[in-house]
Amino acid sequence: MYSEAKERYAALGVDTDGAIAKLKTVPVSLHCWQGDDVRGFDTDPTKPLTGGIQTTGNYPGRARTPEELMADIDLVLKLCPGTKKLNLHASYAIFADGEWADRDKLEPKHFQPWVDFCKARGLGCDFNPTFFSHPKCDPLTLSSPNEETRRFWIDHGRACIRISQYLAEELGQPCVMNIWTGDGFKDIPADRLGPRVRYKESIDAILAEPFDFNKVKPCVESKVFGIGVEAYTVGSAEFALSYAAAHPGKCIPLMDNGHYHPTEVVSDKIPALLAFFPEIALHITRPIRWDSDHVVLFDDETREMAKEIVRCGDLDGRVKMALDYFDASVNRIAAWTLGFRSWQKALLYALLTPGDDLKRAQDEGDFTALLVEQDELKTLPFGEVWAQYCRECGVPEDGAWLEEARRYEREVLSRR
Ligand code: RNT
Ligand code: ZN
Repeated sequence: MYSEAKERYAALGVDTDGAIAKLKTVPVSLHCWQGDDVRGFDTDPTKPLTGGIQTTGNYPGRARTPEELMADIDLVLKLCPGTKKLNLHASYAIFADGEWADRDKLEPKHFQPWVDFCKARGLGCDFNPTFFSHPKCDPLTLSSPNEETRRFWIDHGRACIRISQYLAEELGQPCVMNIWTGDGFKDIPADRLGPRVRYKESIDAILAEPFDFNKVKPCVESKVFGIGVEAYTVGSAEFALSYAAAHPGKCIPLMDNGHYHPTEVVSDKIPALLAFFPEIALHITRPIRWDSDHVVLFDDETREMAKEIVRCGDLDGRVKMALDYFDASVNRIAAWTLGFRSWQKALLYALLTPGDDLKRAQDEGDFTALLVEQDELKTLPFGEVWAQYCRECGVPEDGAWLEEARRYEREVLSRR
């Protein structure tokens, strides 16, 4: 079946073996927070998630300890093809018995068990300071008018730079360190500039911590609104993009495709940013009406984002790809796996698009061919190439992995 599919694609000038070989080398960051509904280990797990984000659902089996989370991640890694990085939040610090450190005092040693975990599995690691779900959110963090609050969160950011550099050095791969805060207001503010100026100065103070830009890639992630911060977010799109543009060699922009107005598409924004920034970062999610962080699917916009990255020739590291969704209403391992596999599918699908031919049609003004050919690509035997990719990566094909997730649910998750 694969050789037939290969021939069909070859007739269009597409090399399926080459696409498979390429995809195997492209790192995608797997977020740790799908396993425990973004709770982490450093604060009271009964306290709600704050910062305008929400996990909904109460499916049994949430990971409650580092050991449980690591075991769950291990299964996801086994069920997903491709090169993975791990993506951690600062709130996933692991403390030795009886020890605890607040976020401004976190140290690399609190992430050593994660380094050991990554080393044993050949993974790189990305990192995120955690500016939410903490008593020091007043509720603002880096943009707070309160000097003490701001100091605490700046110190947290600086600690995270040191931890990111440690992760990069230990694992021999750059660490993308993403700054996102839920700072904002529920209702119409009287001062929109003040918080943004304070946010800017706070990020400046964080990035004043020494780091090697070849190892640590700080990003600022924007957002249009969140639950409880409907009227105004400090880190709006213009803010985050301008910050990154004003700090080349220090900061890169990060777009989360759940963070825009519903008719805006990140697929269109990717090439706009690539025209100016040497590197950009993405959070890949699936918004439904709002930033609902639904599990990523192999849907039109997901494919379109992947196509833009591939078309721009930027699978070689210019675009840092990370997943960001959290669904607590279904089996979390299945949610995690489906999302990662969907993004892999989207990338493979994009690699199987005869991009040069289509570009030529566009440049020659043959919009009829462009329209017809782009649509007819959808019925090519993509599934066979995907199955071959899974086989070569030694992971289950579609239809074969859910049972493994269910067995784990019966044997492990249901006993939690
Ligand atoms: C929230 C942002 C942010 C978080 C993670 C947990 O809207 O997308 O990236 O989802 O940091
Ligand atoms: Zn995000």
